[in-house]
This record gives sequence, C-alpha cells and structure tokens, in this order.
Amino acid sequence: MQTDSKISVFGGTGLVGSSIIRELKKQGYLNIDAPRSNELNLLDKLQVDEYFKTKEPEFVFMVAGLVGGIYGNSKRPADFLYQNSIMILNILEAIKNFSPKTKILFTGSTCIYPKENPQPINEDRFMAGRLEETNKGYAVAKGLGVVACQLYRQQYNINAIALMPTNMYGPNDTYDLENGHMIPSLIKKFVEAKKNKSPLTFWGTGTPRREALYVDDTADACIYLMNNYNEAEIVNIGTGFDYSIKEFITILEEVIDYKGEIIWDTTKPDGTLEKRTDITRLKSIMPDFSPRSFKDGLRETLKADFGWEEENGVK
Ligand code: GFB
Repeated sequence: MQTDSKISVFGGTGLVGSSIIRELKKQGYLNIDAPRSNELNLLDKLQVDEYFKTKEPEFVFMVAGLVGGIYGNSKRPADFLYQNSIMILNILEAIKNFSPKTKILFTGSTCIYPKENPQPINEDRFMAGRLEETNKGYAVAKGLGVVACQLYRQQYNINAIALMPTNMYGPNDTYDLENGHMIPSLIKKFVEAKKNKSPLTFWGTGTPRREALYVDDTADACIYLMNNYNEAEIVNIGTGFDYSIKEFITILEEVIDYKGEIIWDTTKPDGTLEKRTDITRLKSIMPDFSPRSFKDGLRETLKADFGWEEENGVK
C-alpha cells in the first residue's frame, strides 16, 4: 500500500475495524474510506456492486460481521450463518465483476477449526474434524469465507488473503454481558462489581482455556500482511499462549484490585475446552510480531474504555 492508495475498511466501527483505521492513520495512510452500515449494507448485493463499480478500492480490509460470544452465537446460529456468509460472497462477486485489481484481506476466526485438536492448532486443522456446536453457524460462515477467498483466487485471480484471529479484546469493544465475548464481559463485570461491591457471576466451570489477543496487535498484523502476503494459505493471528478462565479472573482480581465472591453459573456452556493457536506461519511472514501480555492490554483497555487510571485502582 502507498500512503495515497485507495483503502476501504468494512466494519470500521467495530473492535477490529476501528483499530485498523487508527493504525493506518498512525502509519500515514491518507485515503481511507470506512462506510458505515447505513451507507453501505453489505447484505445488499446491489449496494455492494455499486460501491465497487464507483470506488474501485485498491485494498479492502473486510472485518465486518455479525459477531458475539458463546451465548449470542448459540441463540442466533442461523443469523450468524446467513449474514456472515452473504457479506463475503457479495464482496468477492463484486470484486470479480467490477474491480478485479482490488486486494482483499478477510478475517475469519479460530472457531473454523474442529472442536478437538492437538495443541497448538495449526492452519492445516481447517476442515479436519467436527465443529464445536455453540458457534457452528458462525464457524461454517467463516469457513465458507476462507474457501471463497481461495476459490476466487484460483478461478478469477483475485488477490484475496484470509487471516484467522483468536479471541480478542481492546479499546472500543462491545460490553454486552449476555451476547458478548468472554474477555470484555469479564472486564465489565469486574468494573461493575468494584463499583457496587457486588458478587461476580461467571459462566461454565472456569476450566476452558482461551488466548487473549489485544486488538491493536491484530491490526498491526493485518496491515503488515496486507503489505507483505499474497498467498492462498490461511494464517493464524494469535498469541500462542493461553490461560484458563479462572486464570483470567485471577489477573483481573490483581489488576482491578477487587476480590469478591465468585459464583459459577454452570447452566451456561463451557464451549470448546482449548484452542491455542500455532503462530509459526505468521512469525515466518512477520518475524517481529510480538503481541503484548494480557496484563498490559488489559490496562490499556481499562484506560481507553472505562477512563481508569492508576489512582482508580488499576495496578
Ligand atoms: O468469548 P466466548 O463467549 O466464546 O468465551 P468462545 C466463552 C468461554 O468463557 C466459555 C466462559 O468457556 C464460557 O463458559 N465464560 C465465563 C464466559 N464467564 C463468561 C461470561 O461472562 N461471558 C462469556 N461470553 N463467557 C468465541 C465464538 O467462542 O470465539 C466467537 O463465540 C469467536 O464466534 C471467538 O469465534 C474467537 O471463546 O467459546
């Protein structure tokens, strides 16, 4: 990408998209278009066609999607399947028909991998086994996106690359306690419990293990790969290191300086028990990739989204 290249970010108001825009601006890119969903509805094929016909962007970061945590996913599996499938198909078809020189970067998710894997999970595990039930709709849609990127490349020579980020958090996250992801929900619950001195309720058994990738590290990797990677093979973006949910809670107790009674709601599912990514391929492309620790990212997030500083108790 040149600093004046025409760059589009789809999903620019979300966690990943807003971070990519911040980082692009920081790196001096000047020509960024980030249409909101009321300006460009990615579910509407005619609107998507018109966008590519008139704008012909040189680079597209496709990070839009219907997203949610374990409960949101399991309540609306058909919506997650439909919306996430249609969006990427509309975009690839429009690129093929109206803007074939556009390079597109698509983000999937590590939930495309089977429920059970040798750890860490490398990219060859895609389609190697049965999926986790709690996010099957989302996983199938994201898997379809991956295959679509590969097939449009194969048949139409579209430069589509696909990256698979792990569980993320960071500034501008969605703090929806029912439908949201685990890390922002834990953060929000701790912030509220500290304020109200109330007990804390978490889901499942606390034994599943998850990675925690700070979103600005994801954005760095996305921009780097947009500039330096042009292959069909998918690439994991993770930390290569995981914690159990209970270990995340211990870190939050320390950083937020709050230790209340903890209740485990075991009517809520655990989901997949572990999904640590193998980031060997990413490191071979981007040797300097070095994601920050959960403690550091957590402090940044508390400052950005909750206005917390050291004197408020952030350690
Ligand atoms: O982020 P999350 O909702 O989804 O994390 P996944 C779920 C894990 O955290 C389960 C436990 O083991 C839950 O039992 N957990 C504990 C909680 N307390 C809470 C809480 O308050 N809220 C939530 N949400 N979980 C996601 C997919 O799967 O992985 C997404 O749903 C995406 O689609 C993402 O693919 C990468 O980590 O299981």
